This record gives sequence, structure tokens and C-alpha cells, in this order.
Amino acid sequence: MALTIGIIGLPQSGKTTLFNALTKAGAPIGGYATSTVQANVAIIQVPDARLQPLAEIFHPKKVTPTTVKFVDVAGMGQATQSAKEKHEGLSAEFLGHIRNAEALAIVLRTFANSNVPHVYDTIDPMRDLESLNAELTLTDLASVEQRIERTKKDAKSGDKKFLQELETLRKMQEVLNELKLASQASLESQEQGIMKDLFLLTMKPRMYVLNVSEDILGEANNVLEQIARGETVGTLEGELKGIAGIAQHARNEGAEIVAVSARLEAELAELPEADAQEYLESLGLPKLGADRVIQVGYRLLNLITFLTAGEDEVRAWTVTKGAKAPEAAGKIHSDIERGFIRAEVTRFEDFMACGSFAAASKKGLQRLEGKDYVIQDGDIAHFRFNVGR
Ligand SMILES: Nc1nc2c(ncn2[C@@H]2O[C@H](COP(=O)(O)OP(=O)(O)OP(=O)(O)O)[C@@H](O)[C@H]2O)c(=O)[nH]1
Ligand SMILES: [Mg+2]
Repeated sequence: MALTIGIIGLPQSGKTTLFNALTKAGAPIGGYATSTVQANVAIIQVPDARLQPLAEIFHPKKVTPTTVKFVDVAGMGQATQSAKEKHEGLSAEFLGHIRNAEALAIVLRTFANSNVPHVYDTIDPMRDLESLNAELTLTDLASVEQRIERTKKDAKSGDKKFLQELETLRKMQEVLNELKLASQASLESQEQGIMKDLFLLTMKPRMYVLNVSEDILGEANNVLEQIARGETVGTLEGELKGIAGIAQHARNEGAEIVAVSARLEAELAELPEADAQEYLESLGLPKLGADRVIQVGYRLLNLITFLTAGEDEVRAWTVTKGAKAPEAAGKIHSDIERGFIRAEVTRFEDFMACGSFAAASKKGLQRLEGKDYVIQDGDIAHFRFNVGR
């Protein structure tokens, strides 16, 4: 089952344009559905530069990348003042789509375009982010307060479990009341467990997707890189100033950030790949931002990729970071997990340097790992198993 990244942002920030660019860059499987509450859903292939070189060696019948699911949901920035005052937060329909997402991609508009009016008239990504955060935290606050009422009743019996839960909820209520993100609350692991089934929106890992004007995309990327390295960027004006502000904020928060021109990406996705590549290079850009959005999104989900390679299929598989060999085997087939004996593991780089499993084995670069081995990103694995009774 593919994990989900929810694309959210103010109206007209470019969410759907980005979604369309993603579905083309990542070749959606089975197309996407538009439901009545304006959510576009697509399962998107994660670009992985290791698949092609492996395919050139094995000439497999099939090459299969891993996938993530993106959901594009309209409906933020529309909460009325009275709804905000009543702590009602976001609509149930919106929440239905976003609650179960494992991570959020927050689209912030920095491009100016007089044909596309901004809900607040002017371009100011930090103001937009604050407004989105307020809406998200108020929604979380409503969830927490609802739970407090329920837990209060349960705690009347004096049961320690409920009293502890109540305490944790009140701590979270305080954080959210200050319009801070739930992820900023310092919780112990037991408390985190309590919060988990509330599916708070501001607890989810997030990435910021800046939707910038296409003519400053190159400069925007430079600014992001400089800030990510912790360098000072000097005095910036206009759009770049707004971009730098969000980049600094993301760095402080430990959030990921990517700059794209959603419209350019969506247009390029219509072109043959070679033409698109040429055009990108003429702009001084190494590759499509859509690919980066997919890859960063994948990373946010705390996932790593291991590979299997043979003449039938070269394939990338997803496991959660920290997964052990039998669990990885179980992604392929439950029998392989059940009858797990050992994993033969070769690092992708070692394999490519040797050119074959036999050569890697000769050099001692193919290891036999047992059931406690923690799978690493880029491991090429072959599982030995036995399910005979
Ligand atoms: N100039 C420019 N226009 C863009 C860009 N991205 C999107 N637009 C335009 O902005 C408008 C809104 O884009 P959408 O992708 O529909 O925005 P949205 O966030 O999905 O909007 P809602 O679904 O209404 O919330 C469209 O007319 C797009 O063509 C961009 O990078 N540059
Ligand atoms: Mg839309």
C-alpha cells in the first residue's frame, strides 16, 4: 500500500498544477479520480537513478519503481472568521482527505500573475504560511479539546491511564493555543503514543513547495541551497526575499523545501523528454522540480528503498527506515518472510563496480545477513527461504 502525501495550500496557489506535473513526471498508475470534494488522487512512481543501470545489466522483462500516493485537496483558506472563533477549523470533507496522509506538501505561492488573483490580494508567502498554520492548528485544537471532554469522563474512575492521557492532552492544548505546531511540543515517547491516534495535522512531517515565477527559478534554487548550507544571502528584493524568508523558516523548523514553477513543470511534462531536458538546461536547471518533490516527499515518509535484480525483473521496494531483513522479505511475499533463512546483500555501488553478483561475491562484497540485519537504502537483496513443512 502506497503511503500518502497531502498537497495543501491556499486557493489558487498552484496545487492542482503541481499535481498534474507530478502525475506526468511520475507516470501515474491507473490515472486519477476526481471526487465530489475536489480531491485528485494519484499513485506516482518514485524516480530512482539506480534502476536504469541495473536494467542495462540484467535486461529484465520488467522494471518496477516504488510508488507514493499524492492527494491534491482544495478547501483551505476558506474558514470564516466565526468558524475560527468557534474553533471549528477545517471542514469535515477536507479532513477526510488529509487526516490519513502521512506527510504534507504545503504549496506557497510566490509567483505574481495579475490574471490569477490572490485571496489576500498581495504576494506574501510568510503571511500565507501563518494563515495556513493557524487553520491547521485550530483544527488540531478542536480535535484535542474534543478528546479532552471524552477523557475527562473516563478519568472520573480515577484510572491512571486516563489521568495521564488527560495530562498529555492538556499539554498539547497549551501548545496549540499558542498557535504553535503540535510537532513542536516536547513529548516523551509514551505521550507520543497517546497523541498518535488523534492524527493531528500539525504533527505530520511537512515540506514546503514554493511555487515561484519561472524566470527566477534558477536564482531561487541558489538561494535555497545557500540557506540550507547555513550561509547568509545578503539583501534580497521582491520575490527572492519572500523565498529566502520561507527557506530560513524551514531550516529553523527542520522542514524540507523545494522550489518549482508548477506551470512550467506542467507544460514541460507535455513535451518529449529530450526537448524538456534541453529547455531545462537552457534555463540552467539540472532537472525537473517535480522529481525532487516526489523524492523529498518519499524521504519525509521515513522510507528507504531496497532493490531486487534479476532477468525477470529489476525492482525497487519500500520499507520503513529501521526495518529488518525478514520484514523486507515480507514485502515481496509473506512466504519469504515466514520461511526466511538468510539475505544475500550487495550494496548497489559495489554491484555496479563489479558488474555481476558472481564478481561481487568473489571480492567478498556480497554478504550473508541474518534475521536481525537492518536493511539499508540501496541494498540489493536476494532472500533464501524455506516454507516446506
Ligand atoms: N504564472 C504562474 N501561474 C501559475 C503557476 N502555477 C499555477 N499558476 C496558475 O494559477 C492558477 C491556479 O492554479 P491551480 O493549480 O488551479 O491552483 P490550486 O491551488 O489548485 O487552486 P484551488 O484548487 O482553487 O485551490 C491557474 O490559472 C494556473 O495556471 C506558476 O507557477 N506561474
Ligand atoms: Mg486545485
